Amino acid sequence: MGTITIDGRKVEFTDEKNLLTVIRKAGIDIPTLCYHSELSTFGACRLCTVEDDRGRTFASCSEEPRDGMVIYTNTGKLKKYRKLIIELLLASHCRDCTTCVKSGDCNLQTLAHRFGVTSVRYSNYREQKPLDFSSPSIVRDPNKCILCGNCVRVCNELQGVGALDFAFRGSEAMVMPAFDKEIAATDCVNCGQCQIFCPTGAISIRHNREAVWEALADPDVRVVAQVAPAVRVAVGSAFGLPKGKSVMGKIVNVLHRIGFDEVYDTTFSADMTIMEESAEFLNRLKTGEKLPLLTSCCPAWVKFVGDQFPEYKEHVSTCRSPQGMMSAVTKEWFRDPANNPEGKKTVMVSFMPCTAKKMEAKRSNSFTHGEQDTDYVITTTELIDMIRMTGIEFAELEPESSDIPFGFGSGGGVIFGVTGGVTEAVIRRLVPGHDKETLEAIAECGVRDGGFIREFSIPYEGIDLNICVVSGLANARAVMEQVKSGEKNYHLIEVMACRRGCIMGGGQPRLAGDRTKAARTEGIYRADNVAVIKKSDENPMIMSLYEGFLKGKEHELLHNHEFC
Ligand code: HC1
Ligand code: SF4
Repeated sequence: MGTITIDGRKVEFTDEKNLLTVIRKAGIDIPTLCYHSELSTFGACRLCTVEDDRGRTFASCSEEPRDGMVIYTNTGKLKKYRKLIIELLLASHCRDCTTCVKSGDCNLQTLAHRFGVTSVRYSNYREQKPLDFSSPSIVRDPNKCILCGNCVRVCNELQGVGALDFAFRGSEAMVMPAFDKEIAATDCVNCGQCQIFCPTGAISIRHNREAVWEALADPDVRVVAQVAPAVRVAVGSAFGLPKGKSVMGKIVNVLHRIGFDEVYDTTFSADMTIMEESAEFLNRLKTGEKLPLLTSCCPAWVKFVGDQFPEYKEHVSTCRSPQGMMSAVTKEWFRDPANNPEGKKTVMVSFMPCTAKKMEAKRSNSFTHGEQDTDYVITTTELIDMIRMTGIEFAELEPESSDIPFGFGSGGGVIFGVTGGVTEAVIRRLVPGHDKETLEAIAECGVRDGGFIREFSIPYEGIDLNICVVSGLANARAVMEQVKSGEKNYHLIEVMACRRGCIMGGGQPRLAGDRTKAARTEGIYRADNVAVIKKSDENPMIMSLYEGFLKGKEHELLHNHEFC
Protein backbone atom coordinates (compact mmCIF):
# COMPACT_ATOMS: atom_id res chain seq x y z
CA MET A 1 0.00 0.00 0.00
CA GLY A 2 1.27 3.45 -0.75
CA THR A 3 1.34 6.32 -3.21
CA ILE A 4 3.17 6.68 -6.51
CA THR A 5 3.49 9.84 -8.53
CA ILE A 6 2.66 9.02 -12.14
CA ASP A 7 3.16 11.82 -14.67
CA GLY A 8 2.83 14.37 -11.86
CA ARG A 9 -0.34 12.91 -10.31
CA LYS A 10 -0.53 10.98 -7.06
CA VAL A 11 -1.94 7.48 -7.44
CA GLU A 12 -2.64 5.17 -4.53
CA PHE A 13 -1.95 1.47 -4.80
CA THR A 14 -2.87 -1.45 -2.58
CA ASP A 15 -2.02 -4.98 -3.62
CA GLU A 16 -1.40 -4.49 -7.36
CA LYS A 17 1.20 -7.00 -8.39
CA ASN A 18 3.22 -4.66 -10.58
CA LEU A 19 3.68 -1.05 -11.59
CA LEU A 20 1.98 -1.64 -14.94
CA THR A 21 -1.29 -2.44 -13.17
CA VAL A 22 -1.06 0.72 -11.09
CA ILE A 23 -0.43 2.80 -14.23
CA ARG A 24 -3.45 1.25 -15.93
CA LYS A 25 -5.51 1.87 -12.81
CA ALA A 26 -4.57 5.53 -13.20
CA GLY A 27 -6.26 5.53 -16.61
CA ILE A 28 -3.13 5.30 -18.76
CA ASP A 29 -3.14 2.59 -21.41
CA ILE A 30 0.51 1.66 -21.18
CA PRO A 31 1.38 -0.38 -24.30
CA THR A 32 2.46 -4.00 -24.13
CA LEU A 33 2.48 -7.03 -26.39
CA CYS A 34 3.47 -9.69 -23.89
CA TYR A 35 1.82 -8.80 -20.59
CA HIS A 36 -1.47 -10.42 -19.52
CA SER A 37 -2.81 -10.33 -16.00
CA GLU A 38 -3.74 -14.03 -16.17
CA LEU A 39 -0.27 -15.16 -17.34
CA SER A 40 3.12 -15.09 -15.69
CA THR A 41 5.21 -12.00 -16.41
CA PHE A 42 7.65 -12.50 -19.27
CA GLY A 43 8.98 -8.97 -19.76
CA ALA A 44 9.99 -9.62 -23.37
CA CYS A 45 8.57 -6.77 -25.41
CA ARG A 46 9.77 -3.87 -23.17
CA LEU A 47 7.02 -1.61 -24.56
CA CYS A 48 5.72 -0.92 -21.06
CA THR A 49 9.04 0.68 -20.10
CA VAL A 50 8.72 3.82 -17.96
CA GLU A 51 11.22 6.39 -16.71
CA ASP A 52 11.79 7.45 -13.10
CA ASP A 53 12.82 10.82 -11.69
CA ARG A 54 16.51 9.87 -11.99
CA GLY A 55 16.17 9.08 -15.70
CA ARG A 56 16.36 5.32 -15.09
CA THR A 57 14.17 3.26 -17.46
CA PHE A 58 12.64 -0.13 -16.65
CA ALA A 59 9.76 -2.37 -17.74
CA SER A 60 6.74 -1.59 -15.58
CA CYS A 61 5.36 -5.15 -15.86
CA SER A 62 8.37 -6.49 -13.97
CA GLU A 63 8.59 -3.77 -11.31
CA GLU A 64 6.93 -3.96 -7.92
CA PRO A 65 5.11 -0.78 -6.92
CA ARG A 66 6.90 1.02 -4.08
CA ASP A 67 5.64 3.86 -1.95
CA GLY A 68 7.08 7.22 -3.01
CA MET A 69 8.05 6.20 -6.56
CA VAL A 70 8.01 9.00 -9.12
CA ILE A 71 7.59 7.80 -12.67
CA TYR A 72 6.85 9.13 -16.11
CA THR A 73 5.07 7.13 -18.80
CA ASN A 74 5.30 9.38 -21.86
CA THR A 75 8.65 11.17 -22.00
CA GLY A 76 10.34 11.92 -25.32
CA LYS A 77 12.91 9.23 -24.59
CA LEU A 78 10.13 6.63 -24.05
CA LYS A 79 8.24 7.61 -27.20
CA LYS A 80 11.41 7.16 -29.26
CA TYR A 81 12.21 3.91 -27.52
CA ARG A 82 8.73 2.45 -28.15
CA LYS A 83 8.75 3.52 -31.77
CA LEU A 84 12.12 1.83 -32.28
CA ILE A 85 10.94 -1.41 -30.65
CA ILE A 86 7.93 -1.52 -32.94
CA GLU A 87 10.02 -0.73 -35.98
CA LEU A 88 12.45 -3.53 -35.12
CA LEU A 89 9.61 -5.98 -34.59
CA LEU A 90 8.14 -5.00 -37.96
CA ALA A 91 11.55 -5.31 -39.59
CA SER A 92 11.63 -9.05 -39.01
CA HIS A 93 7.92 -9.50 -39.58
CA CYS A 94 5.98 -10.64 -42.62
CA ARG A 95 4.23 -7.34 -43.40
CA ASP A 96 1.29 -8.38 -45.57
CA CYS A 97 -1.01 -6.43 -43.29
CA THR A 98 -3.75 -5.67 -45.81
CA THR A 99 -4.41 -9.33 -46.48
CA CYS A 100 -3.52 -10.72 -43.05
CA VAL A 101 -6.39 -12.58 -41.32
CA LYS A 102 -5.80 -10.60 -38.15
CA SER A 103 -5.75 -7.23 -39.91
CA GLY A 104 -7.79 -4.83 -37.80
CA ASP A 105 -7.44 -7.15 -34.81
CA CYS A 106 -3.64 -7.16 -34.56
CA ASN A 107 -2.02 -5.53 -31.54
CA LEU A 108 1.25 -4.91 -33.38
CA GLN A 109 -0.60 -3.13 -36.19
CA THR A 110 -2.57 -1.07 -33.66
CA LEU A 111 0.60 -0.04 -31.82
CA ALA A 112 2.38 0.81 -35.08
CA HIS A 113 -0.45 3.24 -35.88
CA ARG A 114 -0.57 4.55 -32.34
CA PHE A 115 3.13 5.36 -32.27
CA GLY A 116 3.25 6.75 -35.80
CA VAL A 117 5.46 4.06 -37.33
CA THR A 118 4.75 4.81 -40.97
CA SER A 119 7.89 3.33 -42.48
CA VAL A 120 10.38 0.63 -41.61
CA ARG A 121 14.02 1.32 -42.34
CA TYR A 122 15.15 -2.30 -42.38
CA SER A 123 14.32 -5.19 -44.68
CA ASN A 124 13.19 -8.64 -43.57
CA TYR A 125 15.82 -11.15 -44.66
CA ARG A 126 14.44 -14.00 -42.56
CA GLU A 127 13.72 -17.15 -44.46
CA GLN A 128 9.95 -17.56 -44.94
CA LYS A 129 8.65 -20.62 -43.13
CA PRO A 130 5.71 -22.74 -44.25
CA LEU A 131 2.37 -22.25 -42.51
CA ASP A 132 0.93 -25.08 -40.42
CA PHE A 133 -2.57 -25.94 -41.61
CA SER A 134 -2.64 -29.35 -39.93
CA SER A 135 -5.21 -28.37 -37.29
CA PRO A 136 -8.92 -28.08 -38.04
CA SER A 137 -9.10 -25.25 -35.50
CA ILE A 138 -6.05 -22.99 -35.72
CA VAL A 139 -3.43 -21.95 -38.27
CA ARG A 140 0.18 -21.21 -37.30
CA ASP A 141 2.16 -18.70 -39.33
CA PRO A 142 5.71 -18.60 -37.91
CA ASN A 143 6.54 -15.63 -40.14
CA LYS A 144 4.32 -13.41 -38.02
CA CYS A 145 5.58 -14.54 -34.64
CA ILE A 146 7.15 -11.79 -32.51
CA LEU A 147 8.36 -14.15 -29.76
CA CYS A 148 6.18 -12.62 -27.06
CA GLY A 149 5.66 -16.13 -25.67
CA ASN A 150 1.96 -15.55 -24.93
CA CYS A 151 0.91 -18.76 -26.69
CA VAL A 152 3.57 -20.78 -24.88
CA ARG A 153 2.47 -19.48 -21.50
CA VAL A 154 -1.29 -19.75 -22.09
CA CYS A 155 -0.97 -23.31 -23.38
CA ASN A 156 1.22 -24.27 -20.46
CA GLU A 157 -0.05 -22.19 -17.56
CA LEU A 158 -3.79 -21.91 -18.23
CA GLN A 159 -4.37 -25.06 -20.24
CA GLY A 160 -1.76 -27.40 -18.79
CA VAL A 161 -1.08 -28.82 -22.26
CA GLY A 162 2.32 -27.46 -23.24
CA ALA A 163 1.94 -28.03 -26.97
CA LEU A 164 4.16 -25.05 -27.85
CA ASP A 165 7.61 -23.93 -26.73
CA PHE A 166 10.62 -21.83 -27.69
CA ALA A 167 13.29 -23.44 -29.82
CA PHE A 168 16.77 -22.22 -30.84
CA ARG A 169 18.49 -19.06 -29.66
CA GLY A 170 19.24 -15.51 -30.67
CA SER A 171 18.11 -14.53 -34.15
CA GLU A 172 17.18 -18.17 -34.81
CA ALA A 173 14.69 -18.28 -31.92
CA MET A 174 11.23 -19.57 -32.80
CA VAL A 175 8.05 -20.81 -31.16
CA MET A 176 7.00 -24.24 -32.35
CA PRO A 177 5.62 -27.58 -31.18
CA ALA A 178 8.24 -30.00 -29.83
CA PHE A 179 10.52 -31.45 -32.55
CA ASP A 180 8.90 -29.07 -35.03
CA LYS A 181 5.95 -31.42 -35.40
CA GLU A 182 2.74 -30.24 -36.99
CA ILE A 183 0.46 -28.89 -34.29
CA ALA A 184 -2.11 -31.61 -35.04
CA ALA A 185 0.46 -34.24 -34.12
CA THR A 186 0.81 -32.88 -30.58
CA ASP A 187 -1.46 -33.00 -27.54
CA CYS A 188 -3.01 -29.69 -28.65
CA VAL A 189 -6.69 -29.82 -27.70
CA ASN A 190 -7.77 -27.19 -30.24
CA CYS A 191 -9.03 -24.80 -27.57
CA GLY A 192 -7.80 -21.75 -29.48
CA GLN A 193 -6.68 -19.90 -26.37
CA CYS A 194 -3.27 -19.37 -27.97
CA GLN A 195 -4.89 -17.48 -30.83
CA ILE A 196 -6.83 -15.34 -28.35
CA PHE A 197 -3.58 -14.29 -26.64
CA CYS A 198 -1.47 -14.08 -29.82
CA PRO A 199 -1.07 -10.36 -30.57
CA THR A 200 -0.43 -10.86 -34.29
CA GLY A 201 -1.42 -13.21 -37.11
CA ALA A 202 1.05 -15.87 -35.95
CA ILE A 203 -1.83 -17.98 -34.65
CA SER A 204 -5.29 -17.50 -36.07
CA ILE A 205 -8.61 -19.29 -36.40
CA ARG A 206 -8.89 -21.85 -39.21
CA HIS A 207 -11.68 -20.26 -41.23
CA ASN A 208 -14.58 -22.06 -42.91
CA ARG A 209 -16.55 -19.07 -44.18
CA GLU A 210 -16.02 -19.59 -47.91
CA ALA A 211 -17.54 -23.07 -47.84
CA VAL A 212 -20.60 -21.66 -46.08
CA TRP A 213 -21.03 -18.89 -48.66
CA GLU A 214 -20.87 -21.55 -51.37
CA ALA A 215 -23.54 -23.68 -49.69
CA LEU A 216 -25.75 -20.61 -49.29
CA ALA A 217 -25.49 -19.93 -53.01
CA ASP A 218 -26.55 -23.46 -53.97
CA PRO A 219 -30.30 -23.70 -54.63
CA ASP A 220 -30.29 -27.45 -54.09
CA VAL A 221 -29.03 -27.15 -50.55
CA ARG A 222 -30.99 -26.43 -47.39
CA VAL A 223 -28.58 -24.56 -45.15
CA VAL A 224 -29.43 -24.84 -41.48
CA ALA A 225 -27.82 -22.81 -38.70
CA GLN A 226 -27.56 -23.54 -35.01
CA VAL A 227 -26.41 -20.83 -32.64
CA ALA A 228 -24.57 -21.72 -29.41
CA PRO A 229 -25.47 -20.11 -26.08
CA ALA A 230 -22.28 -18.04 -25.71
CA VAL A 231 -22.36 -16.54 -29.21
CA ARG A 232 -25.37 -14.37 -28.40
CA VAL A 233 -23.55 -12.38 -25.71
CA ALA A 234 -20.39 -11.68 -27.72
CA VAL A 235 -21.59 -10.38 -31.10
CA GLY A 236 -23.36 -7.17 -30.11
CA SER A 237 -20.37 -5.20 -28.87
CA ALA A 238 -18.68 -5.61 -32.28
CA PHE A 239 -21.55 -3.51 -33.65
CA GLY A 240 -21.64 -0.85 -30.96
CA LEU A 241 -24.21 -2.54 -28.71
CA PRO A 242 -23.60 -2.92 -24.97
CA LYS A 243 -21.06 -5.54 -23.93
CA GLY A 244 -22.62 -8.85 -22.94
CA LYS A 245 -26.11 -7.99 -24.20
CA SER A 246 -27.85 -11.03 -25.66
CA VAL A 247 -28.57 -10.34 -29.33
CA MET A 248 -29.93 -13.76 -30.29
CA GLY A 249 -32.98 -12.22 -32.02
CA LYS A 250 -30.77 -10.03 -34.21
CA ILE A 251 -28.49 -12.97 -35.02
CA VAL A 252 -31.52 -14.97 -36.17
CA ASN A 253 -32.63 -12.04 -38.32
CA VAL A 254 -29.22 -11.54 -39.93
CA LEU A 255 -28.81 -15.28 -40.63
CA HIS A 256 -32.21 -15.37 -42.32
CA ARG A 257 -31.20 -12.36 -44.42
CA ILE A 258 -27.88 -13.95 -45.32
CA GLY A 259 -29.86 -16.89 -46.70
CA PHE A 260 -30.06 -19.59 -44.02
CA ASP A 261 -33.21 -21.63 -44.54
CA GLU A 262 -33.60 -22.52 -40.88
CA VAL A 263 -32.04 -21.00 -37.78
CA TYR A 264 -32.11 -23.22 -34.71
CA ASP A 265 -30.93 -22.64 -31.18
CA THR A 266 -28.29 -24.88 -29.59
CA THR A 267 -30.03 -24.26 -26.25
CA PHE A 268 -32.69 -26.66 -27.56
CA SER A 269 -30.19 -29.49 -27.94
CA ALA A 270 -28.57 -28.47 -24.65
CA ASP A 271 -31.95 -29.37 -23.15
CA MET A 272 -31.71 -32.78 -24.84
CA THR A 273 -28.22 -33.14 -23.39
CA ILE A 274 -29.62 -32.53 -19.93
CA MET A 275 -32.29 -35.19 -20.45
CA GLU A 276 -29.72 -37.75 -21.56
CA GLU A 277 -26.91 -36.83 -19.22
CA SER A 278 -29.17 -36.73 -16.15
CA ALA A 279 -30.50 -40.19 -17.00
CA GLU A 280 -26.96 -41.46 -17.48
CA PHE A 281 -25.87 -39.89 -14.19
CA LEU A 282 -28.76 -41.44 -12.25
CA ASN A 283 -27.99 -44.79 -13.80
CA ARG A 284 -24.34 -44.60 -12.77
CA LEU A 285 -25.37 -43.53 -9.27
CA LYS A 286 -27.56 -46.61 -9.08
CA THR A 287 -24.86 -49.00 -10.25
CA GLY A 288 -22.01 -47.10 -8.61
CA GLU A 289 -19.98 -47.60 -11.78
CA LYS A 290 -17.82 -45.15 -13.70
CA LEU A 291 -18.11 -42.39 -11.14
CA PRO A 292 -17.29 -39.56 -11.23
CA LEU A 293 -19.25 -38.88 -14.38
CA LEU A 294 -17.21 -36.48 -16.52
CA THR A 295 -19.15 -34.11 -18.76
CA SER A 296 -18.69 -34.47 -22.49
CA CYS A 297 -19.90 -31.26 -24.12
CA CYS A 298 -16.49 -29.55 -24.28
CA PRO A 299 -14.45 -31.25 -27.04
CA ALA A 300 -11.13 -29.80 -25.88
CA TRP A 301 -11.67 -31.36 -22.45
CA VAL A 302 -12.70 -34.70 -23.98
CA LYS A 303 -9.48 -34.75 -26.00
CA PHE A 304 -7.52 -33.77 -22.89
CA VAL A 305 -8.95 -36.78 -21.02
CA GLY A 306 -8.02 -39.08 -23.90
CA ASP A 307 -4.46 -37.72 -24.08
CA GLN A 308 -3.67 -37.13 -20.41
CA PHE A 309 -5.97 -39.37 -18.36
CA PRO A 310 -6.86 -42.25 -20.70
CA GLU A 311 -7.78 -44.45 -17.74
CA TYR A 312 -10.80 -42.13 -17.26
CA LYS A 313 -12.14 -42.38 -20.82
CA GLU A 314 -14.95 -44.63 -19.67
CA HIS A 315 -16.02 -42.00 -17.17
CA VAL A 316 -16.75 -39.45 -19.87
CA SER A 317 -20.47 -39.19 -20.54
CA THR A 318 -21.50 -40.94 -23.73
CA CYS A 319 -23.78 -38.01 -24.56
CA ARG A 320 -22.96 -36.15 -27.73
CA SER A 321 -22.48 -32.46 -27.18
CA PRO A 322 -25.42 -30.14 -27.86
CA GLN A 323 -23.73 -29.26 -31.17
CA GLY A 324 -23.56 -32.96 -32.06
CA MET A 325 -27.11 -33.72 -30.96
CA MET A 326 -28.58 -30.78 -32.84
CA SER A 327 -26.83 -31.66 -36.09
CA ALA A 328 -27.63 -35.38 -35.90
CA VAL A 329 -31.29 -34.75 -35.09
CA THR A 330 -31.71 -32.03 -37.72
CA LYS A 331 -30.17 -34.11 -40.49
CA GLU A 332 -32.33 -37.07 -39.51
CA TRP A 333 -35.40 -34.82 -39.51
CA PHE A 334 -34.73 -33.69 -43.07
CA ARG A 335 -33.92 -37.24 -44.20
CA ASP A 336 -37.64 -37.86 -43.81
CA PRO A 337 -39.31 -36.96 -47.13
CA ALA A 338 -42.29 -35.64 -45.19
CA ASN A 339 -40.05 -32.84 -43.89
CA ASN A 340 -38.05 -32.48 -47.08
CA PRO A 341 -40.38 -32.93 -50.06
CA GLU A 342 -37.92 -31.15 -52.38
CA GLY A 343 -35.27 -33.73 -51.53
CA LYS A 344 -32.69 -31.04 -50.82
CA LYS A 345 -29.35 -31.85 -49.32
CA THR A 346 -29.01 -30.50 -45.77
CA VAL A 347 -25.89 -28.60 -44.76
CA MET A 348 -25.52 -27.93 -41.04
CA VAL A 349 -23.59 -24.88 -39.98
CA SER A 350 -23.00 -24.32 -36.30
CA PHE A 351 -22.09 -20.94 -34.91
CA MET A 352 -19.88 -21.54 -31.90
CA PRO A 353 -17.69 -19.56 -29.52
CA CYS A 354 -15.18 -22.36 -29.77
CA THR A 355 -12.42 -23.44 -32.15
CA ALA A 356 -12.39 -27.00 -30.74
CA LYS A 357 -15.92 -27.51 -32.07
CA LYS A 358 -14.31 -27.55 -35.54
CA MET A 359 -12.33 -30.58 -34.41
CA GLU A 360 -15.38 -32.17 -32.77
CA ALA A 361 -17.34 -31.90 -36.03
CA LYS A 362 -14.69 -33.99 -37.78
CA ARG A 363 -14.30 -36.63 -35.06
CA SER A 364 -15.23 -40.11 -36.27
CA ASN A 365 -18.04 -40.30 -33.70
CA SER A 366 -19.70 -37.16 -35.14
CA PHE A 367 -21.10 -39.04 -38.13
CA THR A 368 -24.53 -40.65 -38.56
CA HIS A 369 -25.31 -43.08 -41.37
CA GLY A 370 -21.81 -42.34 -42.65
CA GLU A 371 -22.57 -38.62 -43.04
CA GLN A 372 -20.81 -35.88 -41.09
CA ASP A 373 -23.45 -34.36 -38.80
CA THR A 374 -22.06 -30.81 -38.59
CA ASP A 375 -20.68 -29.70 -41.95
CA TYR A 376 -19.10 -26.41 -40.90
CA VAL A 377 -18.34 -24.71 -37.63
CA ILE A 378 -18.16 -20.93 -37.74
CA THR A 379 -16.79 -19.13 -34.72
CA THR A 380 -18.28 -15.94 -33.33
CA THR A 381 -15.33 -14.01 -34.79
CA GLU A 382 -16.04 -15.45 -38.24
CA LEU A 383 -19.75 -14.68 -37.86
CA ILE A 384 -18.93 -11.04 -37.10
CA ASP A 385 -16.75 -10.95 -40.25
CA MET A 386 -19.56 -12.49 -42.31
CA ILE A 387 -22.05 -9.89 -41.07
CA ARG A 388 -19.57 -7.08 -41.81
CA MET A 389 -19.06 -8.47 -45.30
CA THR A 390 -22.78 -8.15 -46.06
CA GLY A 391 -22.90 -4.52 -44.94
CA ILE A 392 -26.13 -5.18 -43.04
CA GLU A 393 -26.54 -2.73 -40.18
CA PHE A 394 -26.68 -5.32 -37.46
CA ALA A 395 -27.43 -2.93 -34.60
CA GLU A 396 -30.56 -1.73 -36.39
CA LEU A 397 -32.05 -5.17 -37.00
CA GLU A 398 -35.33 -6.17 -35.39
CA PRO A 399 -35.10 -9.34 -33.34
CA GLU A 400 -36.62 -12.47 -34.85
CA SER A 401 -37.42 -15.78 -33.21
CA SER A 402 -35.62 -18.97 -34.15
CA ASP A 403 -37.35 -21.57 -36.28
CA ILE A 404 -39.48 -24.47 -35.23
CA PRO A 405 -39.10 -27.33 -34.36
CA PHE A 406 -35.56 -26.92 -32.93
CA GLY A 407 -35.43 -23.23 -32.07
CA PHE A 408 -36.72 -23.13 -28.54
CA GLY A 409 -34.52 -23.80 -25.52
CA SER A 410 -35.00 -23.42 -21.78
CA GLY A 411 -33.02 -21.22 -19.42
CA GLY A 412 -31.21 -24.42 -18.42
CA GLY A 413 -29.97 -24.65 -22.01
CA VAL A 414 -28.82 -21.03 -22.11
CA ILE A 415 -26.65 -21.25 -19.00
CA PHE A 416 -24.49 -23.92 -20.67
CA GLY A 417 -22.54 -20.91 -21.94
CA VAL A 418 -20.91 -20.26 -18.55
CA THR A 419 -18.89 -22.52 -16.28
CA GLY A 420 -21.26 -24.36 -13.93
CA GLY A 421 -24.17 -24.03 -16.33
CA VAL A 422 -24.35 -27.69 -17.33
CA THR A 423 -24.28 -28.74 -13.68
CA GLU A 424 -26.89 -26.18 -12.69
CA ALA A 425 -29.17 -27.41 -15.47
CA VAL A 426 -28.65 -31.01 -14.31
CA ILE A 427 -29.53 -30.02 -10.74
CA ARG A 428 -32.65 -28.22 -11.99
CA ARG A 429 -33.62 -31.46 -13.70
CA LEU A 430 -32.98 -33.61 -10.60
CA VAL A 431 -34.58 -31.37 -7.99
CA PRO A 432 -38.37 -31.31 -7.99
CA GLY A 433 -40.17 -27.98 -8.24
CA HIS A 434 -39.63 -24.99 -10.46
CA ASP A 435 -40.70 -22.11 -8.25
CA LYS A 436 -38.54 -19.06 -7.76
CA GLU A 437 -37.28 -20.17 -4.34
CA THR A 438 -36.16 -23.57 -5.61
CA LEU A 439 -34.28 -22.04 -8.53
CA GLU A 440 -32.66 -19.44 -6.28
CA ALA A 441 -31.59 -22.12 -3.83
CA ILE A 442 -29.98 -24.07 -6.69
CA ALA A 443 -28.19 -20.96 -7.94
CA GLU A 444 -26.83 -20.44 -4.43
CA CYS A 445 -25.71 -24.03 -3.77
CA GLY A 446 -22.14 -23.23 -4.79
CA VAL A 447 -22.45 -23.84 -8.52
CA ARG A 448 -22.06 -20.14 -9.34
CA ASP A 449 -19.64 -19.20 -6.58
CA GLY A 450 -15.93 -19.23 -6.44
CA GLY A 451 -13.37 -19.19 -9.12
CA PHE A 452 -12.18 -21.74 -11.59
CA ILE A 453 -12.60 -24.75 -9.28
CA ARG A 454 -15.90 -24.99 -7.42
CA GLU A 455 -16.65 -27.82 -5.03
CA PHE A 456 -19.97 -28.33 -3.33
CA SER A 457 -22.47 -30.96 -2.27
CA ILE A 458 -26.20 -31.19 -2.73
CA PRO A 459 -28.52 -33.61 -0.95
CA TYR A 460 -30.26 -36.04 -3.27
CA GLU A 461 -32.41 -38.95 -2.18
CA GLY A 462 -30.60 -39.56 1.06
CA ILE A 463 -27.04 -39.02 -0.14
CA ASP A 464 -24.83 -36.01 -0.64
CA LEU A 465 -23.83 -35.60 -4.26
CA ASN A 466 -20.27 -34.31 -4.39
CA ILE A 467 -19.77 -32.10 -7.39
CA CYS A 468 -16.82 -30.27 -8.87
CA VAL A 469 -17.11 -27.59 -11.54
CA VAL A 470 -13.87 -26.66 -13.25
CA SER A 471 -12.85 -24.30 -16.00
CA GLY A 472 -9.39 -24.08 -17.53
CA LEU A 473 -7.57 -27.29 -18.33
CA ALA A 474 -4.64 -26.66 -16.00
CA ASN A 475 -7.23 -26.55 -13.21
CA ALA A 476 -8.85 -29.70 -14.59
CA ARG A 477 -5.48 -31.44 -14.51
CA ALA A 478 -5.04 -30.52 -10.83
CA VAL A 479 -8.52 -31.86 -10.00
CA MET A 480 -8.01 -35.08 -11.95
CA GLU A 481 -4.68 -35.71 -10.22
CA GLN A 482 -6.49 -35.47 -6.88
CA VAL A 483 -9.22 -37.81 -8.07
CA LYS A 484 -6.62 -40.25 -9.32
CA SER A 485 -4.73 -40.24 -6.03
CA GLY A 486 -7.95 -40.79 -4.10
CA GLU A 487 -7.59 -37.47 -2.32
CA LYS A 488 -10.90 -36.28 -3.77
CA ASN A 489 -14.12 -38.12 -4.40
CA TYR A 490 -16.80 -36.71 -6.64
CA HIS A 491 -19.94 -38.01 -8.25
CA LEU A 492 -19.89 -35.47 -11.07
CA ILE A 493 -17.18 -33.30 -12.58
CA GLU A 494 -18.06 -30.62 -15.13
CA VAL A 495 -15.14 -29.29 -17.12
CA MET A 496 -15.03 -26.49 -19.65
CA ALA A 497 -11.58 -26.07 -21.19
CA CYS A 498 -11.70 -22.29 -21.30
CA ARG A 499 -11.65 -20.32 -18.08
CA ARG A 500 -15.16 -19.02 -17.27
CA GLY A 501 -16.68 -21.39 -19.82
CA CYS A 502 -17.66 -20.97 -23.46
CA ILE A 503 -18.20 -17.23 -23.12
CA MET A 504 -14.40 -17.04 -23.18
CA GLY A 505 -13.94 -19.64 -25.91
CA GLY A 506 -11.12 -19.50 -28.42
CA GLY A 507 -13.51 -18.38 -31.17
CA GLN A 508 -14.89 -15.37 -29.33
CA PRO A 509 -13.71 -11.82 -30.08
CA ARG A 510 -10.21 -11.47 -28.67
CA LEU A 511 -8.78 -9.83 -25.60
CA ALA A 512 -11.85 -9.23 -23.57
CA GLY A 513 -11.05 -7.15 -20.53
CA ASP A 514 -12.43 -7.86 -17.08
CA ARG A 515 -15.55 -5.79 -17.78
CA THR A 516 -16.31 -7.77 -20.93
CA LYS A 517 -15.79 -11.09 -19.18
CA ALA A 518 -18.21 -10.11 -16.42
CA ALA A 519 -20.71 -8.66 -18.91
CA ARG A 520 -20.79 -11.89 -20.94
CA THR A 521 -21.48 -13.93 -17.78
CA GLU A 522 -24.19 -11.51 -16.69
CA GLY A 523 -25.67 -11.59 -20.21
CA ILE A 524 -26.04 -15.37 -20.03
CA TYR A 525 -27.72 -15.25 -16.62
CA ARG A 526 -29.97 -12.43 -17.83
CA ALA A 527 -31.03 -14.56 -20.81
CA ASP A 528 -31.91 -17.30 -18.32
CA ASN A 529 -33.85 -14.82 -16.17
CA VAL A 530 -36.10 -13.88 -19.07
CA ALA A 531 -36.56 -17.46 -20.31
CA VAL A 532 -40.17 -18.57 -19.85
CA ILE A 533 -39.15 -22.19 -19.19
CA LYS A 534 -36.20 -22.74 -16.88
CA LYS A 535 -35.92 -26.51 -16.73
CA SER A 536 -34.86 -28.62 -19.69
CA ASP A 537 -37.42 -31.31 -18.93
CA GLU A 538 -40.22 -28.74 -19.07
CA ASN A 539 -39.38 -27.66 -22.62
CA PRO A 540 -42.55 -28.72 -24.46
CA MET A 541 -40.72 -29.06 -27.78
CA ILE A 542 -38.31 -31.53 -26.19
CA MET A 543 -41.13 -33.57 -24.70
CA SER A 544 -43.00 -33.84 -27.99
CA LEU A 545 -39.81 -34.79 -29.81
CA TYR A 546 -39.11 -37.59 -27.33
CA GLU A 547 -42.66 -38.88 -27.63
CA GLY A 548 -42.64 -38.81 -31.41
CA PHE A 549 -39.78 -38.46 -33.86
CA LEU A 550 -37.00 -39.43 -31.45
CA LYS A 551 -38.61 -42.59 -30.09
CA GLY A 552 -36.22 -45.50 -30.56
CA LYS A 553 -33.54 -43.25 -32.07
CA GLU A 554 -32.17 -41.75 -28.86
CA HIS A 555 -29.13 -43.99 -28.69
CA GLU A 556 -28.24 -43.57 -32.35
CA LEU A 557 -28.65 -39.79 -32.53
CA LEU A 558 -27.83 -38.55 -29.06
CA HIS A 559 -24.91 -40.71 -27.93
CA ASN A 560 -21.33 -41.34 -28.96
CA HIS A 561 -20.78 -44.96 -29.79
CA GLU A 562 -17.03 -44.84 -29.28
CA PHE A 563 -14.64 -42.56 -27.40
CA CYS A 564 -12.53 -40.35 -29.60
FE1 HC1 B 1 -20.62 -24.29 -25.57
FE2 HC1 B 1 -22.15 -26.29 -25.58
S1 HC1 B 1 -22.15 -24.68 -23.97
S2 HC1 B 1 -19.88 -26.46 -25.43
O1 HC1 B 1 -19.61 -23.94 -24.22
O2 HC1 B 1 -22.40 -27.73 -24.36
O3 HC1 B 1 -18.89 -24.03 -27.91
O4 HC1 B 1 -21.91 -21.61 -25.96
O5 HC1 B 1 -22.49 -24.58 -27.85
O6 HC1 B 1 -22.14 -28.17 -27.99
O7 HC1 B 1 -25.12 -25.67 -25.79
C1 HC1 B 1 -19.51 -24.00 -26.99
C2 HC1 B 1 -21.35 -22.54 -25.79
C3 HC1 B 1 -21.99 -24.87 -26.83
C4 HC1 B 1 -22.23 -27.45 -27.05
C5 HC1 B 1 -24.04 -25.99 -25.74
FE1 SF4 C 1 -2.35 -25.03 -26.69
FE2 SF4 C 1 -5.01 -24.71 -27.00
FE3 SF4 C 1 -3.29 -23.46 -28.61
FE4 SF4 C 1 -3.56 -26.08 -28.80
S1 SF4 C 1 -5.13 -24.56 -29.25
S2 SF4 C 1 -1.63 -24.96 -28.82
S3 SF4 C 1 -3.92 -26.65 -26.65
S4 SF4 C 1 -3.52 -23.15 -26.39
